Amino acid sequence: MINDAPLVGILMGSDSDWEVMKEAGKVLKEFNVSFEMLVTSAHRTPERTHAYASSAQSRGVRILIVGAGAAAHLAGVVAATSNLPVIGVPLAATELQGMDALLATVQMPGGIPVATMAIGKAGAKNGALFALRILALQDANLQEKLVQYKARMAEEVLLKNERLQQREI
Ligand code: RP5
Repeated sequence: MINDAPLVGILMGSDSDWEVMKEAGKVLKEFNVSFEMLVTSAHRTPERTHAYASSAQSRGVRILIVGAGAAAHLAGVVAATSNLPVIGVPLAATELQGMDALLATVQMPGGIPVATMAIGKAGAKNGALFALRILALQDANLQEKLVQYKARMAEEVLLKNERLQQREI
């Protein structure tokens, strides 16, 4: 899924990560921000990962959202290769339920930052929203959309509360 001049790159280590990482794509689509999604692995296709990460910025990509499970080195390798901001999403792919990926993604050595989100779908969603907040620093229209997004969330909480009041114990 490669769009023209996408602003955001969403990377994942395997197609088994798609169900979670598509949450990031859904948010970007909702905000009408262009993105591309691809499978590339730090371990299984290191050359492909390097080629993508080293050329993304010159193609116009501004932010990378990178999801991986297990011994999740993808976000770190991409952050080491590219100078773009990298948002890491740890995924639950093993018996350790994502704790392995969380530690591998968040515990970067000083000098190579990866902005690490929560494990799983919430992380993928927040990864996209974090990317939008960065892009919105130079895009007033996007900023306004983010303000409206928050307002809708607040309205939903009030609706949930109203529904809760109707429940019988
Ligand atoms: C990681 O290994 C991927 O990001 C995925 O979460 C995990 C398992 O990959 P598959 O064996 O399903 O391809 O590199």
